[in-house]
Amino acid sequence: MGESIPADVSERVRWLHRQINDANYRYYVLDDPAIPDAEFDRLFRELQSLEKRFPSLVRPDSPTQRVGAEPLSAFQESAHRVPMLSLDNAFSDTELAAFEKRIRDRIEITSPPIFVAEPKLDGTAISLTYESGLLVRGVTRGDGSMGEDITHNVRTVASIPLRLLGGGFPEVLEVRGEIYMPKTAFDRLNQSQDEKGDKRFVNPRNAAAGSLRQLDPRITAQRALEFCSYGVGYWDENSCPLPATQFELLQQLKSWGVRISPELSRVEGVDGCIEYHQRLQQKRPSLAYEIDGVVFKVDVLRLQSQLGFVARAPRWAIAYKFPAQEEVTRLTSVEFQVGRTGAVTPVARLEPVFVGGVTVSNATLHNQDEMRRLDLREGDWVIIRRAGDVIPQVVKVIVERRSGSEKAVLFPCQCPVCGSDILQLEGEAVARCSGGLTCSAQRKEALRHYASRRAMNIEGLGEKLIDVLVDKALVHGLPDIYSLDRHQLIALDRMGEKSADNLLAAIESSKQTTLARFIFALGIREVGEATAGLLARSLGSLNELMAASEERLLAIPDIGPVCAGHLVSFFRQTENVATVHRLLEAGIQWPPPEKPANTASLSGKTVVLTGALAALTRDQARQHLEAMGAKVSGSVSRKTDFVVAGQDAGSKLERAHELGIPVWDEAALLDLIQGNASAP
Ligand code: 9MJ
Repeated sequence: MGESIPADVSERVRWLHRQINDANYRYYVLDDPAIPDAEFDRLFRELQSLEKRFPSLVRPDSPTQRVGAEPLSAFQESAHRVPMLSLDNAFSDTELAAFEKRIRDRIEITSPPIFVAEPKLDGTAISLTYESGLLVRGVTRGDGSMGEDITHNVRTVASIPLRLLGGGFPEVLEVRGEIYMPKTAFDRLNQSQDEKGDKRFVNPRNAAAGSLRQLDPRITAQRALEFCSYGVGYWDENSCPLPATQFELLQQLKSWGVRISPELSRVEGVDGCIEYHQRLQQKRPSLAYEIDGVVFKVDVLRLQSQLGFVARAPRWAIAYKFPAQEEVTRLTSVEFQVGRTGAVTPVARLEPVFVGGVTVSNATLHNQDEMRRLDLREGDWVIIRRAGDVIPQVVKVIVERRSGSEKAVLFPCQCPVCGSDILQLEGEAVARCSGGLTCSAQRKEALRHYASRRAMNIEGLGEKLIDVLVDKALVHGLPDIYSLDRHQLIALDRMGEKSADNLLAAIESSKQTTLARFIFALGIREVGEATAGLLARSLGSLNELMAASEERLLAIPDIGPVCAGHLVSFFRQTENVATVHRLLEAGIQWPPPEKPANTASLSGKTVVLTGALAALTRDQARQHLEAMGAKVSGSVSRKTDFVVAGQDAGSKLERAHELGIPVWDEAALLDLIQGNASAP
């Protein structure tokens, strides 16, 4: 028995539906978000809590009911009222011109036809049936006549309206479009697959299809799929007249809350089509989703009916494809590269092939799991994929093309460079060479990192020169850079006197640096530029850092246990400490103003920041205060010790005055941070 429902609660629930649906419409369809994410979440949670208290108010089209269903045991077949067609392809301007000519001949027009142009999305085609505006079914294309009913999964896609907006729509309407996975969601998914030790998805199309084939909608809901409509199937003309053109039809869908392509355009004749194709090809890398071409459709619906179909494809539409992003080539060998942290990455060496606009002769194989998945042999014919500016990948082996002479590829147990054991820690996808800095590959990478622009910035000490210096045993570890002499350098191939002098001058001037750069340059795992800066500011000196315990490091805001662990273990190794000392002896130094921060000075104090600061961001101020031991709180209460007020401080400042809490200005805070004032 639920509680009886007050009228204002029903009204509030209806209002929340409208607000949430409207926010979704503005976000997905108009690409013009109306409210911040936090506000959306608040509305959503309020609706969830009201529905929990009054379950009879839960409607099937409530925004909370996207992931409602329990997992299915199997998919049901479902028939399309109007068949779902495929598209004919064109691969050149000539083929496109032939398409246009066929149209002109058939409908006997003399002026160039108008086409609707849009990107060809690379996902899964879907038909959504709306009855009286309510989403009742989502079905895959299948064989065009029958598909699989995946309504439970389709409902989880946030850009698909569960109820059409407004009114005046056909009683029964089949909306056709593509469900796809944006590039960032795809990358995130593969990262998470790596972390879990699960198989990577080959491309966003497979990832979208795989996500929709889940029997459990909770999995689909996590996959960040999107939907875009490009047409309709059945449209009940008794209840709503069909518009005259494809363009108007799509605008009509948009007005009902259905997302259509923001790239949609009307173009005239072959010339207009070619121009659009070129424009989209240029835009392709910057789009948030993958496309494999553009689609042109005759705009006037009456002409579409006149033109009809051949086999399964309409005569009034064509997909003009972009050059292939997948190609076939041969694997000549697999090499194993060793990175700075010892990570061993298998790399496929390939017979050069032109794909995705460039010639490719290497592809990453990621890690051992990926090699196992592919089951590669030397000499195999493989499918290579290169999309946009991503690193080329091996999609799969064409097993049918094997002759029997292919050779198995084994992941090595010993480092191919130094012979140390390769170890794989439990739960990690990467295997690492255990040789540390005895491994010349790791040393080379460490030197490259040390000399790089954002670290010690030694101009002229690049990858090739480092290879030569290490291979000729002129440089072993980082400090050896500072013992290089002019004679040794001039004796090297392609090193003139001038370059040698320039390099020596660059090495000399790199000695004047900052503590943050030096910490970053050491190449400690998980210590990037930002972390190095944070450590330098919070600890103030190298000695403090080298002596810091894990607890001490964890007390610094934004330093987590993994990073703290790597830091402590780095400075526990005597050879690393010796390296640091030799570098300092070579004359590396930084200016002293990084005064030791007085971490004890604000310990136990609660501070509130309000208003805009001029010299610091709010985040920097917070980090400084926390590094001094303070707790930074968001609201003023009797427990607050003092408030730091910048420009235009509002209610928090008033509250501090009310409660008689000390208020500081920014200058006072800066004095404290810089050690010019003592803590209160
Ligand atoms: C895609 N995949 O983006 C069609 N498509 O039209 C577009 N597919 C299509 N149109 C009729 N934009 C059959 C398929």
